[in-house]
Amino acid sequence: MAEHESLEFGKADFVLLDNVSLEEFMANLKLRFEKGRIYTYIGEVVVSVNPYRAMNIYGRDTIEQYKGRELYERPPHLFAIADAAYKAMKRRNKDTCIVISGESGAGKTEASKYIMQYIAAITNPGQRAEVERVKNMLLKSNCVLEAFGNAKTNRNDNSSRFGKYMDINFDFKGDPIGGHINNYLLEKSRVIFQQEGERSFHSFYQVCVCVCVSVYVCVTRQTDATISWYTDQMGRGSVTSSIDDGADFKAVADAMKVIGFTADELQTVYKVLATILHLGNLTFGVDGDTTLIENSKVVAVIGDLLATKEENVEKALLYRTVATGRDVIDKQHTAQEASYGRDALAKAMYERMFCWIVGRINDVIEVKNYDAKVHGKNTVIGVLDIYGFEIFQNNSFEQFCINYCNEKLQQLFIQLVLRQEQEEYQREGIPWKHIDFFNNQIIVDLVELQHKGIFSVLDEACMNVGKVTDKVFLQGLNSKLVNHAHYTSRKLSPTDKSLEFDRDFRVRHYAGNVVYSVVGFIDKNKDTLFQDFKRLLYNSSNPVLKVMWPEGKLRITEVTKRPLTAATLFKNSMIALVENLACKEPYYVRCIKPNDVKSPLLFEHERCRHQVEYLGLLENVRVRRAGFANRQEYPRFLQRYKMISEFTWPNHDLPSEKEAVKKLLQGCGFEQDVAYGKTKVFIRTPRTLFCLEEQRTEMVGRIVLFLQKVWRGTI
Ligand code: AOV
Ligand code: MG
Repeated sequence: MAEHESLEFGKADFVLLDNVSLEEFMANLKLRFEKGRIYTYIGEVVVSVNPYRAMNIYGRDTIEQYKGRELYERPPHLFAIADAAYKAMKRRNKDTCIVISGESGAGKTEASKYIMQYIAAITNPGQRAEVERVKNMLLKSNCVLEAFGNAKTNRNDNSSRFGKYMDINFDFKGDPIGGHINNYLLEKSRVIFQQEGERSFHSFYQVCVCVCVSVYVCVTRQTDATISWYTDQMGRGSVTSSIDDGADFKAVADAMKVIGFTADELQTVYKVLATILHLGNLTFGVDGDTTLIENSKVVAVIGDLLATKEENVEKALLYRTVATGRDVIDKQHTAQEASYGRDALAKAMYERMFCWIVGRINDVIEVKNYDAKVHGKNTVIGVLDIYGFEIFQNNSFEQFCINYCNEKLQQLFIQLVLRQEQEEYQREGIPWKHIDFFNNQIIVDLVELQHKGIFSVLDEACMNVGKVTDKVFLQGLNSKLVNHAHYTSRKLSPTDKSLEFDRDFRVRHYAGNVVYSVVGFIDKNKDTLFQDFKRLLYNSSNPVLKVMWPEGKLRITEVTKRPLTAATLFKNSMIALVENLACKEPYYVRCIKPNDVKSPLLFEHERCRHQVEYLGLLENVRVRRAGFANRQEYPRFLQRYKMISEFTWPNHDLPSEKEAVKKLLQGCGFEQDVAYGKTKVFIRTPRTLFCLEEQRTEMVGRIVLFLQKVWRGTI
């Protein structure tokens, strides 16, 4: 008996549980975790529990065991799902995607990397140089993006602070020929502020420890930004043993070189990081009516790093050019405005550089010289790895966006796995007992609905001219959402002491209650960066830096349009993402975090139960169990399997294709395992499909042999 069929390790597929109850589900999950079996299926969905220890299950030998196999032939594994997505794409010429979800620290990013490694390992048997190059770039890009887009949080030492969706393009042979990365809203506020125990992005610490570039950071003793307010406000005590910044620096630099970043580009990246660290040490004071910079030596260093004049930097920090009618005047900032501008500059420079890095990687990996007319359609597998649902001590605009993103993905899962499945049975007239589940659309609407949603209220507040405060925004929410079951605030629940008056609101998310503080929502949503900074950077004599800031070309009188708010941009990008995923054949990995202390031994029952519930896994099992693993339209099914039955090969004389399929399946003895819908045949267990495939392969072999004999004239 194969290992995954042995009961010692529990049931390899939750569908096989004797009773579908929460208790049995949890018992099986726990048993498997304790036996080191971190993956379990629900049909084609992989449930994964973070092992928090190195597992010896990702090597070359394991890859070989999964290559080309059917899902249920081997123990559950990410590789099997990657192979299934790959096979589906290749066999049916269909775009597929792998959606990895779960809360922060549950193992999404690690899973996405193993999936990519697997796909890289099983493709290009012919060792074509161009394909090898593309594969290498795709793999190397991970390490670069993690350095700039990940950071230590209180939930995860290597937490993704941006959302990532990567398309891998394949040619007609099934080999990778390119790819494209979409990145979603980077949590740039981390550049200037981190909560206690957290760090800024890894890249900052990497440049500080590496001697060869730390000269940019520490120019003289008076301008030493290895100790920068931006990265040290909470002390570096937060560095953990799991991170080696020195080694990572080297790995990232090597990866960037391989990808094709030039020496100038790399130096510019280091200079931008150093500039930001120096900005963190700039302070402003006042002398009478004049705002001034207290440590002007730092300005000189920044001027140097940005390849621009010191006085230009100073002017951009202290003044703002405004157009009044036909006149253009310089208006001096107050010290407070200047500090705001400095922080906005630091955040914007980082975000811009991050997007530029993604863009440069895309330049290198994009599909080139592929003519679909000659080679056939190029198909894709998309891999989605986003920031997971998170609750911190203090939750702000960023957490709100991140948690909304997770709501959207949960909604997609519901649509594709729970709802559409059931609707299809009804449509096809297959007897079906409806299975209930919590539909989180109500929370998605709470956030994104036009006029009534939280984003709309926020945008409206930001549109108001004059001094709009976060408090006014909260009042707007309270009046619009007074009766909403998933929203509350102190004003609406006066006895609830966990909410602060005029500051907090609470959303009942699908994955738990989160209290958000409105402080900073307006600023973060407006996301203003004074034009003067854009011009400053565009006018740098460093061409790499200039490229990052094309809009600095505009003169002050030419800038008229109000830019879209951060919330609107994010909402639009999420809607586009979901549309893109929905038109592909989806495969799911649902990650579970077993405990909050990163322990490989601890299976915290309550924590896990909560995740199983909100992820809707039990409902998933129920739908799956009552349902059918596979369905195909009659003509398509017949086309593929007609050679295995004398009634259908080479042609049938039955009144309809449906009748022909019936006859074929009766003949094979699969009658018990199938149901006939209006347009499709439904097959309950994958094993039946597997048997059909086997018989087909055998028959095709025989037919080919027969034809060869005919051609050779031996028959
Ligand atoms: P996440 O992507 O889901 O969180 P990660 O994939 O970064 O979580 O995993 C967090 C940590 O758990 C990793 O750094 C590893 O130490 C450990 N881990 C996860 N999966 C495995 C595995 N398969 N084998 C061994 N260790 C693992 V976030 O990005 O914070 O939402 O935003
Ligand atoms: Mg991650």
